[in-house]
Amino acid sequence: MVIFSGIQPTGTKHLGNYIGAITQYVAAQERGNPAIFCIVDLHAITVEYDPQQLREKTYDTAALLIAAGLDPEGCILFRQSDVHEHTELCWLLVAVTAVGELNRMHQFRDKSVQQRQLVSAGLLLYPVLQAADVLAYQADEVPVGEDQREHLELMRDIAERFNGRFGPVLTVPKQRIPDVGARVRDLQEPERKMSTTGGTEQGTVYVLDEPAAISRKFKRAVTDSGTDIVRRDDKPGITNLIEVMAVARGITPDAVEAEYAGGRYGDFKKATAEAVVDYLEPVRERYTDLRADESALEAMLQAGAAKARVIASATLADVCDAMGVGPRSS
Ligand code: AQP
Repeated sequence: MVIFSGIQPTGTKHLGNYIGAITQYVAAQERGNPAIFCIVDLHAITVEYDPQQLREKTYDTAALLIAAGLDPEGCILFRQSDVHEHTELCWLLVAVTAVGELNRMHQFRDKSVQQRQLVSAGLLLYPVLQAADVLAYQADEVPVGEDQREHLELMRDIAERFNGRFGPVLTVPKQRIPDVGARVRDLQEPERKMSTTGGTEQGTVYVLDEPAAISRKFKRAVTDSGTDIVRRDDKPGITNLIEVMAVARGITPDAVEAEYAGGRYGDFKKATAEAVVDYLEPVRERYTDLRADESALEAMLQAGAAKARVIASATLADVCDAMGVGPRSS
């Protein structure tokens, strides 16, 4: 099974990215043949960003992924802009994408109102580039968090529409969304997801936060009225903490509820903080060493791109052939 996922080099990755996506990537290495992970720097330029920092953040993200457990020998890890086939395929897929669909995407609607200077066409086309990222590798499965469900459905529609019009060229991928931790919530505003651009600073736990900062953020986490430590729709704050603790300790949310039945919110928040500190500490330690060697990271990304290009160029050739673009292949 081919597994593919992409992650943006935007800011420091938070606990939502880690639980919803990165831990899935690490697990996917066993099942993927190949497992392919892409740091999507071209997606990051669709909103306001600092060009001085984009490369740095790409190295930050590469080091973090390896620190979390990705093995560059056991998977294909590369930078999106190194494989030009992604942007070329994006343009070809635009031919089978409806503007109305792009306009309706929640992420486009949410992010376009956040832009102060310019709502770029890139922001609108973001899901088509995302479709190209995945379809270029004929991926069967895409591990993502809950927030990407809509984009994945659009991607499937694009692939099906392409195949219907030009012939069966593209694999229609399935999303893989974790049962627990698919939508880690902001600790201060638990009705919203933890987010790089839309969250609160105190409600966002970064993977590289110092233990003291993690403890402080959990201590101040907004909880709900009542005293029960149970998952319920009207208790988004406590439900979030239960799920986070379950993932951090590798147990089920039911087991967390049983353990803390009759307990107090304050003690539970403290225990959740301790579980998260233990969970992230080894990643932070490995990260520091890996991030120090930028040339090793660059060499690793280049080696990954060379492997990725072989697969993506074959798909692009098939797509061009089916669409009648360029010379005949044979
Ligand atoms: N809160 C979350 N819970 C679970 N999974 C999440 N993901 C994002 N937020 C949560 C998943 O993380 C992966 C990478 O997302 P990205 O490439 O979009 O990275 P980002 O821009 O740093 O992530 P954010 O926080 O989602 O940024 P905003 O909110 O600014 O767009 C994806 O698989 C995603 O599902």
